[in-house]
Amino acid sequence: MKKEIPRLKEVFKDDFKIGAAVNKWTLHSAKDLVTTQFNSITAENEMKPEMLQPEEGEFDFDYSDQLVSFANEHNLGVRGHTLVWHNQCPNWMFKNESGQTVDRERLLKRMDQHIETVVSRYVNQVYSWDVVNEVIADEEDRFLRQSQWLELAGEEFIERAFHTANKADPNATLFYNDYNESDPIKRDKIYKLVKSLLEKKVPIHGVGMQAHWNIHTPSIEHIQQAIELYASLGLEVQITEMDLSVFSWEDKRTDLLAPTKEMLALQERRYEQMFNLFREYRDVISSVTFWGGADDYTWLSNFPVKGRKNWPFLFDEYFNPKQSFWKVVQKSEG
Ligand code: HAH
Repeated sequence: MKKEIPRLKEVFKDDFKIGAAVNKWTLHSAKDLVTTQFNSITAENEMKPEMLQPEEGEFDFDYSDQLVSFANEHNLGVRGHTLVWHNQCPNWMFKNESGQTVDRERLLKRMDQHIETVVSRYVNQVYSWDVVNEVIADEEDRFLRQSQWLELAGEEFIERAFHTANKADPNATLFYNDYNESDPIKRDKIYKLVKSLLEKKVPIHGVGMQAHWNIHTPSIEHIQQAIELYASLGLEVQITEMDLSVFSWEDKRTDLLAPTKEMLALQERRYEQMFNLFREYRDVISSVTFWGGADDYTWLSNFPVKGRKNWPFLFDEYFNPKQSFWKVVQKSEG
């Protein structure tokens, strides 16, 4: 018989929710891990617009319903991801019957209809929604990302999305979510966007820090400064898609069959430091979600290098706790 190990959801029960992203396969393959260790789930892909509304007006809720029933059955919260995004959005959204780009009013109406339909289906079953994902530009000299949303609807689509989501579920907390959220330049742009929304009385309640980090960067200082800055607006912070790649961004090597000892040692230290930091900010951080559960499956095995295995989590390929897990659960008393 397998020895019982501590449960993340118990260890952090007074601090924040602990979540895992699941998909239609891992919901089954990682069932035991997810239901014992976590108290929140997010759909990796199953709630994205192209999955939920592949054709105009034709919604497909099969997998997202399964996920939400699973959550209800096992007493897990659900983080909704995501309502408005430039990626994984069906192409019809931006086109009219003759294949030309749609006008502003029509696009905004389609956006509203999508948000209303999806959010009201899961009203009171999703505790937080990523309403708008990744609209800040990575280029230093641009503020908002160039996208069909921005080009066709103008920047008001952002505030309108939050109003529409809030109307559909006034109890869900609504998030702006992005990556490279700890980089000082991008961080300041996210801050500027969110601050301007708050000044316009837009119902936004938090910033989602995706936390696709690695064993070298970003620094703990930069992460801390970002949390501080977002929280200074009176907002909640959620860590929404955490993974710690064993490769730096520049490292495109493909020959490793297992992580090296050095990689694992760095990963342990970083996980320990990060969870110490999260615990320090437990008053503002309401949930910490990993973008997966165990090292058997991660989107990083196809990003940024296709087909290169990665090992970013607290549990190994066989669902056993890694040394990083023990570092995270062995928190010092008091
Ligand atoms: C995230 N983007 C998305 O929010 C999530 O929905 C997806 O499953 C994985 C990662 C991160 C990202 C990206 O898609 C492209 C470039 C950089 C970062």
